[in-house]
Amino acid sequence: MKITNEFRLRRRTLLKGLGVVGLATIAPCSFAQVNNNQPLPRVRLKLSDYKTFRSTCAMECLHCNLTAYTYQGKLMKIQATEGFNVKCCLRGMSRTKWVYHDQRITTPLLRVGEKGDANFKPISWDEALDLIEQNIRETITKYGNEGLFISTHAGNMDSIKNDMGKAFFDYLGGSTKQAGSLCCSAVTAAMIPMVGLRYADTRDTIADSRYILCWGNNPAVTMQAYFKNYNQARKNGARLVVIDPRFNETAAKADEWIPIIPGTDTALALGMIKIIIEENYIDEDFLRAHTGAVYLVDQNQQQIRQNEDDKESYLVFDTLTQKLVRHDSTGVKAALFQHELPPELGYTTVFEQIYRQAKAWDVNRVSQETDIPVETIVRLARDYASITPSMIVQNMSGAQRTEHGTYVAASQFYLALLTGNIGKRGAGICDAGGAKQMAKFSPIVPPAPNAKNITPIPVSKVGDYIVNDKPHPINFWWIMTMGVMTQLPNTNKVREALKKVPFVVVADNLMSSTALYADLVLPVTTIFEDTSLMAGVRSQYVQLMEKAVEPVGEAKPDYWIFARLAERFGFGEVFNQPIEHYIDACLEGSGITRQMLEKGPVRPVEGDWIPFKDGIFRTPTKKAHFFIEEWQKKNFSPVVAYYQVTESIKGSPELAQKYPLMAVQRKLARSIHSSHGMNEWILEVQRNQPNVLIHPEDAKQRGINDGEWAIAFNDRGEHRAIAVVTTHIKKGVVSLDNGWWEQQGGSSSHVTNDQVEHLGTGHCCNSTLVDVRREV
Ligand SMILES: Nc1nc2c(c(=O)[nH]1)N[C@H]1C(S)=C(S)[C@@H](COP(=O)(O)OP(=O)(O)OC[C@H]3O[C@@H](n4cnc5c(=O)[nH]c(N)nc54)[C@H](O)[C@@H]3O)O[C@H]1N2
Ligand SMILES: Nc1nc2c(c(=O)[nH]1)N[C@H]1C(S)=C(S)[C@@H](COP(=O)(O)OP(=O)(O)OC[C@H]3O[C@@H](n4cnc5c(=O)[nH]c(N)nc54)[C@H](O)[C@@H]3O)O[C@H]1N2
Ligand SMILES: [Mo]
Repeated sequence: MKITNEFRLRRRTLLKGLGVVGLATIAPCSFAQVNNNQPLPRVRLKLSDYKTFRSTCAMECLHCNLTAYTYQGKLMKIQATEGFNVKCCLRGMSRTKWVYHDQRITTPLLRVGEKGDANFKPISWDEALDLIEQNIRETITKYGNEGLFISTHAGNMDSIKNDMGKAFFDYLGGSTKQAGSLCCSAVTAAMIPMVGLRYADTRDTIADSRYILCWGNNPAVTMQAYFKNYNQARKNGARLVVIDPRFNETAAKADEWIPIIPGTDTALALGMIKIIIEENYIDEDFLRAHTGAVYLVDQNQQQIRQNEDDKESYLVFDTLTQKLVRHDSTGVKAALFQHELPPELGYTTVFEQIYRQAKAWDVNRVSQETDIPVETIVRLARDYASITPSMIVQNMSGAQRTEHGTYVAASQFYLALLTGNIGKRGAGICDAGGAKQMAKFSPIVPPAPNAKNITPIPVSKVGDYIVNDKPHPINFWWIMTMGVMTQLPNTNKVREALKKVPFVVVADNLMSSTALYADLVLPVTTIFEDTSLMAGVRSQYVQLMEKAVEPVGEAKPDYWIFARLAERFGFGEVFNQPIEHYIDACLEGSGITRQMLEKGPVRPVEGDWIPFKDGIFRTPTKKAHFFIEEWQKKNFSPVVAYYQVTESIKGSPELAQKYPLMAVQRKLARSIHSSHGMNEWILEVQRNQPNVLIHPEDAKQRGINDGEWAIAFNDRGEHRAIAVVTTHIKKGVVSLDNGWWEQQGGSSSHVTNDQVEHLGTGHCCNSTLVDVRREV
């Protein structure tokens, strides 16, 4: 059998260039080079010569199970695990190159030059830990715990590392944290109050759907491992429709592409709701029995309770007895429509509130706002409501990384609930989800007894807040599992913040764009170099991550670092137990044991996963809610309403004169955000340069030709990319690539909007205005 991919995927000299040359110029060997100059043994091996271990791709992807093949203590190749429900992709199989990357950090590194110059000197772990301890103590003395800031994100979503980091800072007495997420806070802010839980993934019954609406997302690339379910649905006769300003890879496999102006999705949803209500496609029985559409609202826009002390005692009007009763009374038929209510009550229903918002969205107005033809909107509404079971794919979409993203996500739930398209095979709203919803897991360490409640920083505003000492000065910044220089919006502000904070620690495996700006870089292990557990929300399986090889150089797992630090701060025993202790702690209550996982991944439940199939939602009332008081408290509409995005052509006409193109982001098959972005196998067979997709008319106006370098720019910064002149992007919109490293020319975040998404404290990277010029 052939040994490794090395033999098949030889580097082509042509492609050798960009990544490696770029790095060499920015980082002139000032950090330790990995010992992988020694080639892997090139002998013909039999399968039985290898040892095998199992792990999982732990960054924010689908956590495919991987089998690692080792020989003489070296990782030789990675393959999709036989019998696992999904197959890993090129990224998973290329992880060998991540472990033995020439930009692998092998020792702690202390900055000696200017920040960003990548001039570091190797130091020992003891020296590194001394420095960290000293800086933490100084910060607490001078600035209080507020001066400590920890950033974590999605670089490793195992059940241990991020939780351990946050807990460590809590045990110190607390620290400033990030509020919201760059990813999908808007979905969370819609789902928690509406249906009582986040993550309600419908992937198991996609193939049973008859009508699938991929709304602002691109599962052919971003949920690649189970895109087979969509293909199966189409084979079974389903219609697949994609709503996206870009003709994305899913659109290429779909029956219909509906281009839309970014940020206008809620107007479209409201227009569809109007048609669905007026043409009587609603599922009245479902609404009366399972939702808060029947709750009463008074003239002051307040929901009515039977008892003000009991927040869950909503009042409804029973049409059978003509009496006001509690929402949970049995044997009633709650009024849904205004005409079912006696006028003298002076109340209306939540359903009527929804209709009032929708009524304003006459199809012609929707068409003007979204630039979707009238006939398409009408057909879309009728098809979604009548070709059932129908499913909306939400999947932490690009459409919700917009200024009013919570309403985008919520409007999709409105459509499903109004038509009763939820809780059934082939229906629902496809969100991320997985094992964590299927069983109960426990915290890995007890909650800190003394953590101070400290005002957090909205994640999109990290750069701006730190630069302006908001809400308080930050003196010490710990960054792990996060690429702040590529993934946070407004990169130039983030760079300024990194330069301003006196002591920045970056724990990473590779000399990432962020690590370049650290004062202290800590080498951490990759997934094959330590033991861990994945009980997460991207795969339905709980998976043991086995240590397959010794760490490269002096790399350590993040939790090892926190254990050593905890010992210095007097709470060592909480953090310095063997890793098995924390794995067992997490599994407690799940019914799954480490011994079971040693035999292979375990799915906590049997059969297809169908969220809300019992008709019971996870809100305190067990009903799905449409009227959300949390939104009202923030001075936004309590029922879904359409708000114009501020950074848009209509929202900021003056700015739009200067920057007349709307920029949207796209995720690429070549990487998960910045992770894998420098993997040479992937650079070779996928893409090695960023693209900007631009419509032929927009390109012509600017003298931009296909294949030439162009620059997308606005007041925040510039992003350089090769122009792809194509009708696969809506006129007036450009699409930028997510995840390119500084060393590769820089991320599209240089131009993205750092506005905070209003209701979920989310990320508005897709509400961005730019112009594009030809590079001269
Ligand atoms: N290969 C790969 N897979 C990934 C990731 C990755 O980086 N690479 N990341 C993972 C993560 S963390 C996430 S959150 C998911 C995200 O998964 P997706 O949401 O599918 O990914 P995106 O590429 O961000 O956005 C999808 C589409 O949204 C469109 N879009 C942007 N703005 C709007 C808008 O206002 N309205 C509409 N209708 N469409 C809009 C974009 O044109 C784009 O085609 O993918 C996950 N899977
Ligand atoms: N411009 C733009 N920005 C975006 C998006 C976009 O589409 N466009 N998408 C947004 C979305 S949806 C998301 S989810 C975020 C993702 O943003 P991030 O979570 O920041 O994603 P990555 O770029 O993958 O960065 C993860 C880092 O963690 C490191 N890492 C991996 N394993 C470990 C480990 O075990 N320990 C430590 N300490 N580090 C580790 C990786 O090497 C990498 O440097 O980006 C958001 N930002
Ligand atoms: Mo994400």
